[in-house]
Amino acid sequence: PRPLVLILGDQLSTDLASLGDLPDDAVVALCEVAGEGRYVPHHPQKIVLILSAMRHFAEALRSRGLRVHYSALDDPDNLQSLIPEAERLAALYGCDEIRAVRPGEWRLWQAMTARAGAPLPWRLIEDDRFYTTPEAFAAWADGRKALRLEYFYRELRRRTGLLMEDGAPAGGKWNYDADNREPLPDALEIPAAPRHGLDATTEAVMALVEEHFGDHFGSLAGFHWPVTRRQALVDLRHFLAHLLPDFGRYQDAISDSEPFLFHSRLSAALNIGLLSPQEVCEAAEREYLEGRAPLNSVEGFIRQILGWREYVRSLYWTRMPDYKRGNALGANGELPACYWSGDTELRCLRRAIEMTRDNAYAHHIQRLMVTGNIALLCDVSPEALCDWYLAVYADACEWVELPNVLGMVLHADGGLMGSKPYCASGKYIDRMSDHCRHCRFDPKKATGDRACPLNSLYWRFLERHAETLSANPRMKLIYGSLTRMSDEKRSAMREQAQAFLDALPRSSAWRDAAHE
Ligand code: FAD
Ligand code: DLZ
Repeated sequence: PRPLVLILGDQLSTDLASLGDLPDDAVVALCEVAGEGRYVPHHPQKIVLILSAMRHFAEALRSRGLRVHYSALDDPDNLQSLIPEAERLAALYGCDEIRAVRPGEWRLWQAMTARAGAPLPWRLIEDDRFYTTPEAFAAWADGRKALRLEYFYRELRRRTGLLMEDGAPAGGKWNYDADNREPLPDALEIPAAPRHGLDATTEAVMALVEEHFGDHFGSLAGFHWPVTRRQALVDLRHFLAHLLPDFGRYQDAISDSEPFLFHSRLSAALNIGLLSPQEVCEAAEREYLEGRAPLNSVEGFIRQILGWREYVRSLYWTRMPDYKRGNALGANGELPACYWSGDTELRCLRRAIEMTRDNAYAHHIQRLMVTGNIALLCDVSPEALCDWYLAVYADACEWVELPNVLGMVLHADGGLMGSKPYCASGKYIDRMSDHCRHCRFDPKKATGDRACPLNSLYWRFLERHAETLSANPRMKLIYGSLTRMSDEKRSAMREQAQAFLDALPRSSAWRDAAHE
């Protein structure tokens, strides 16, 4: 057969399964389509990253001698939607089947499988760029009561041998999280991130994105993403040499001024295929083995990739499509409008949104404990919040975004992913960040004009979900405090929270919020 091999914007790896064993007359297709840029209003930096990386990747494939068709966004014949465009190209080149590696979203997987044999067969191939497959995870999960990350991660450590010494975990413990919770000291130099020069390809894509998607949330000015494998390797080396040693201790810290801290910024390159998780984990392990980085940092980092990244992907593929309908806490609120505008007096939230707007990036704790926690406390619906996260981060693909937002942040999967919601009051933000000293609200106050709204919202949340959450052993302590609180204090708190929620402008649509 003469195949058309469709490569999606997040499949830019030369060892992709569909690129092996190709007949000489195979046609490889990459398609820029407006449909993928708009199904949520992606951040312009994310679109530039993907389109520029696609263009560079097409060139890399051509230089390997492959026959490549590249549909550019402005091509007059472009059907602007992936499946029709691939079928058009297959007809154009006289291909008799379309091959594609499992896409990163259920939406496309379903659309591809629904094509069956009409007008020609679609052959879907498993994505082998991960440590595990959905099938292997399903076998591991079979018969288990709880699917906790920790046991899955240990299994993968044993299987890969990463940070294992004679069959036991390096250093004698599986997990060094207890060492990884330091707030930032007052004066700390953060090594500056490498800046990649913008070549003519990226500049052309920036102009195109400005023209077609310039009305989306997010600024393009600070574009800093790697668009080639070579640039991604520069970022990896920078991380290993300058950031990994301190990654662990400051993993949970938040800064009012520094968006990246000691995080790797490698998620986008990993997710679009410029780096493989194996090479990244092995490189990090080498830093430990050769004495350049401490175990708490290296284990913490490897756990994120070998553990969390594989775990959320496996949950996604084994639980969809039902997973996306989960709303265990019955949250039905719209998104606060400030998630688009940044217009809020809550300093932590304002800075997280501004950093997101400027960089298409926020680190894990900002996503979980600031934008995530506040949405949880404000009853934002899973649908509204998931659409926002999918749009605004350069690394957002539904397989990783959905479990993190719906499961980890909103507890909307009923506790499948996390044993308790990550709800937190202003006290937590004050402990882990320097935001509060720049904020008009006081994290030590729960009622009154200067009280941090997160405090009353936190108690309101606990009260509201007592039936579902109070029996949870990990929440016993906090429900004990709630029970001991006087009726008067509880009712003052409830009123304070309700007043905040009543005055909170909401808008799930970016344009409405921006033009308020
Ligand atoms: P680092 O802190 O340097 O971590 C190293 C790597 O570990 C990351 O590059 C990433 O590949 C992986 N990783 C870390 N945490 C997770 C996690 N919870 N799940 C899966 N992989 C993880 N990550 C995405 O790649 N895409 C998303 O759309 C996404 N959405 C998220 C939404 C929410 C609400 C939360 C709480 C987390 C989300 N994450 C997502 C996970 C994590 O926040 C990002 O991977 C991380 O912030 C990316 O920055 P980094 O590369 O500097 O990460
Ligand atoms: C995110 C994105 C964007 C903005 N544009 C394209 C595109 O034009 N062509 C393409 O093949 N992929 C694009 N992508 C990435 C896809 O949305 C992604 O492959 C699917 O969502 C599956 O993860």
